[in-house]
Amino acid sequence: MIEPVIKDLCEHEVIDEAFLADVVQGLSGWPKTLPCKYFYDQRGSELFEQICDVDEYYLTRTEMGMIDYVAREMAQRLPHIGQIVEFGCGNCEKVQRLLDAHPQVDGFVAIDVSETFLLESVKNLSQRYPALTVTPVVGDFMEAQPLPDTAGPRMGFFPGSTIGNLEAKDARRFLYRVGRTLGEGGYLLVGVDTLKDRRILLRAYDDASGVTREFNLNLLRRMQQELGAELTLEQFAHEARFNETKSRIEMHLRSLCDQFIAVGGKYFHLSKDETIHTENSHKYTVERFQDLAASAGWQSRRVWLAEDDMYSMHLLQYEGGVRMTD
Ligand code: SAH
Ligand code: AVI
Repeated sequence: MIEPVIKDLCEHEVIDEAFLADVVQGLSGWPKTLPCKYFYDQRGSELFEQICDVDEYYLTRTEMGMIDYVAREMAQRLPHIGQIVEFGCGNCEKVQRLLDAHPQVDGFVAIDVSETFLLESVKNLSQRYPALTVTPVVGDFMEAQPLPDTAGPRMGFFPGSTIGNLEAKDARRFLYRVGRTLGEGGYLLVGVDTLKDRRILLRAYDDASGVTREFNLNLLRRMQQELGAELTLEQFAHEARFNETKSRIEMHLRSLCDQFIAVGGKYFHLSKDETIHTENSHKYTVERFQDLAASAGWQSRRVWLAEDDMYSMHLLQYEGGVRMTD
């Protein structure tokens, strides 16, 4: 006998209606999905920081290892940048390397969905760069966000291979929007993880210490805490898969038994071994990423590759000439 969930929902004072609607929509479809942006509450952001430190997760370490070089070269090429806009800034560590190499930058716009973590990160950043105007924007980078005025040109910054979390059509839409916001001639520096041996990729998303597992399960925990969802965390397993056709790592939550999730006054049945698809991390060759960028109006100006082609950073410039409906 399953208890109705109405009782639980009433105990939660404020429900994030958008979160609830996305959860209900994702669990109503087949296969079941949940949007990966909901990994990131305070705990999710902290877990992501821990992932960045595990041996198997080479992405952050590799990008940090190349960013000073990239920042110096960019400072020579683009000495007039006035404002940097970062999409999904997390702990704001990487932008500090850019700011150190570009002392003329007087504004930083930090966009992220993880509110408390974002506000703490920008507080620390402002203390370190007192002359910098730092504007936190709590919101979804897939939606148009208002940007403060600036005297110098803007540069977009999208590190961490977060672009890999978007399906190709969404990545294209994102790039197009950013291009329209920054305008013709605007620059965007993007970190993109490369396609490589699937064993290295799978390990990076299923680390031995189990931090990535916790990160994946955090989505269900948030549903319990914020939406009053009734589910048993122990009845789900973390699973990382490599999808060869789509050139991406997928994270799933596999149901360990026949069960229901109750949320929003509805019941969602999961068979044993059915999965909820929670995240994609697309891996790009340099050429494939350049083609994607070009399809949204961006031209490649420079590509940096880490040792053994483990990771790439792309400097793009917006040329426009592409029309998409918003
Ligand atoms: N840029 C940082 C953090 C990358 S982790 C780095 O490279 O280390 C991805 C970040 O994007 C997280 O901080 C997460 O909260 C944020 N994020 C994920 N999806 C988002 C979305 N749709 N809109 C805004 N922020 C998002
Ligand atoms: C933020 N993003 C690029 C990370 C990634 O690699 O896809 C999120 C992550 N998921 C599992 N581990 C890290």
